[in-house]
Amino acid sequence: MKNQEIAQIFYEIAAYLAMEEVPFKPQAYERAALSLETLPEDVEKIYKDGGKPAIEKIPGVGKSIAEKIIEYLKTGKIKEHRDFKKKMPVNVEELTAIEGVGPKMVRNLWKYLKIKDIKALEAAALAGKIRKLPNFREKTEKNILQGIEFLKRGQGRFLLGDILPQVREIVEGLKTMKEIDKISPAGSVRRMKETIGDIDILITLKNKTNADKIMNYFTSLPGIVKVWGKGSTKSSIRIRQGFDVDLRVVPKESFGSALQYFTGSKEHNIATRKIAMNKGLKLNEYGVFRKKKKIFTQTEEKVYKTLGFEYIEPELRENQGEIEAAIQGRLPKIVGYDDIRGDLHCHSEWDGGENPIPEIAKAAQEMGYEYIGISDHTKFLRIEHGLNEGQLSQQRKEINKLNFQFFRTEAGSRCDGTIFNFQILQGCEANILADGSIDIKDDALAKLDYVIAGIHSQMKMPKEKMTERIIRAMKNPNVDIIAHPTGRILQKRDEYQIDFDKILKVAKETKTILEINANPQRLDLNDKNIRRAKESGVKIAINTDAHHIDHLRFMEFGIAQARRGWAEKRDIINAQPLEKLLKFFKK
Ligand code: DGT
Ligand code: CA
Ligand code: CA
Repeated sequence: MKNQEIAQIFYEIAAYLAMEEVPFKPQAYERAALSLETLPEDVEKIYKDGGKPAIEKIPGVGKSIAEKIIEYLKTGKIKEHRDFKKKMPVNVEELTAIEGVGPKMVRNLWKYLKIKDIKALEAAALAGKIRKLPNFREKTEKNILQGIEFLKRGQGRFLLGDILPQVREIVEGLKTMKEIDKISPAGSVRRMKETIGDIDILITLKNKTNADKIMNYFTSLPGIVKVWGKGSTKSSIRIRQGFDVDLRVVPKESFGSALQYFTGSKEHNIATRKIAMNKGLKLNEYGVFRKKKKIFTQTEEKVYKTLGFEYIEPELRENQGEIEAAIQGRLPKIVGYDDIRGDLHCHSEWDGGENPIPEIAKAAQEMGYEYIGISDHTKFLRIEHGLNEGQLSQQRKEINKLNFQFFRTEAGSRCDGTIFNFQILQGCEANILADGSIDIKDDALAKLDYVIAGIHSQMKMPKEKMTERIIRAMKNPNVDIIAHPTGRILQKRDEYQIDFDKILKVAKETKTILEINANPQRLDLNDKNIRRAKESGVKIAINTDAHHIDHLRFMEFGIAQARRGWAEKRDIINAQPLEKLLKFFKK
């Protein structure tokens, strides 16, 4: 599929256009890129089947962008992009990956210092050259160095959100091969860890077949830049985006043991093996052995059973007490991927999100949800078109109208005598200002179904002040949920300095819910904090923070994180039916 390649180029064109301060066009290219990225069908196939008109029907793709897509499909390049690159041969993607570095800064860095990439930028910053540029300050220079340091720490690892769709594509491709009997991803991908080092896939073969055809296919997948090795039991490749995939063929009778071994984590394996040894058993990727005798382990369930404990879900396998819990039969019944009944953090067209409310409601219904919460930004965030009190009350009218028009049912009754088969809720994502106050008046907040509050400014406060700031927000009786409570952006920005124990204590007292922001760049709360919240009796909401209906699918990543944090259905408020949810908001 060329979808990702074209999306990547469009992002770059958008950045170049932004550098030249061309209005509107950058956003148009970004929209098209986003749409291509999440498009399930292959653009090349769309073009083959339907020509230019079909390309123009892709959401976010207009006439001129369609021409660019076709140009790429036909020639393998886009001239506009090439021209930009010639004029300013900078690695935009690399540079803008640094927190705080945007297209305009990239242009100035090139203009004054001919900086092309991170290496040159780091050298210039270390030499104190950045602070001397017009409109740059010493602080900018310091932030740039911090940002680079952060990127380096995350290097060689990839976001699960970028990896998982690719793993699924590779697995689906392999599944079409008739020689394959069983197939499963293993490693950190199967444990749904938020960042991934490399991808591990296991297969078994049907009787009387060998792996030749499969390995030929695997080592010639589109987008491969390197074949590290090709053999009859293992092959390794590198995909263009820079990550490696290992494919292993394992014997049928030890599929369970192999899957258990290669799923890891390594720490979980080591601890498991110790327990096996204490029982006089030997455990490795080929099976479980008593003396020299092999016990057949076609499934993982059998492996764990042979060791004498309950099956442990992959997301729990980090040697964080799950083995002890399994032995004692007190593993949590972690929330399931189908348990979520609605998403409470979605941005609509009202604050510059992509979709009008009816489209969001329709998409949510198609996902099988019972409710959807619209929570647009509020007025302090001007760049996000934040809503003021008056606009919130206008929006309420639209939502009420939609609910009564489309979702009212005749049967039964609830409080005011109406019941809905689906309901749109009105929330907002208000801003916690520097002093902990909220940027919307209390009487306007009180009219909403619920209020999410989050920090979107001044993130580098000292620990005590930041903790007090969030606590004051939680003590506002109108605030129900704290959005992305620690503020981290994976591989870009650290958590803010906060005393999380204090926050948990006040959250419990004030019945404030903490969010797991399911956006794969955030996953905030992280697994460890989720577990602490659960153990403190603090409720959790899993929200996607969608700015486009395609983002609603991020829910899966939030659920995975909840599972890794041992959260159960009862800990998650949006795994509850609407009545219970509304009652919780009233408290
Ligand atoms: P990653 O790729 O860094 O995100 O993390 P994993 O967990 O996928 O690690 P990887 O790809 O190095 O290895 C896959 C699994 O194989 C790992 O989760 C557990 C198992 N494994 C690898 N090396 C060892 C080892 O030295 N000892 C044990 N017991 N297991 C290992
Ligand atoms: Ca791996
Ligand atoms: Ca590996």
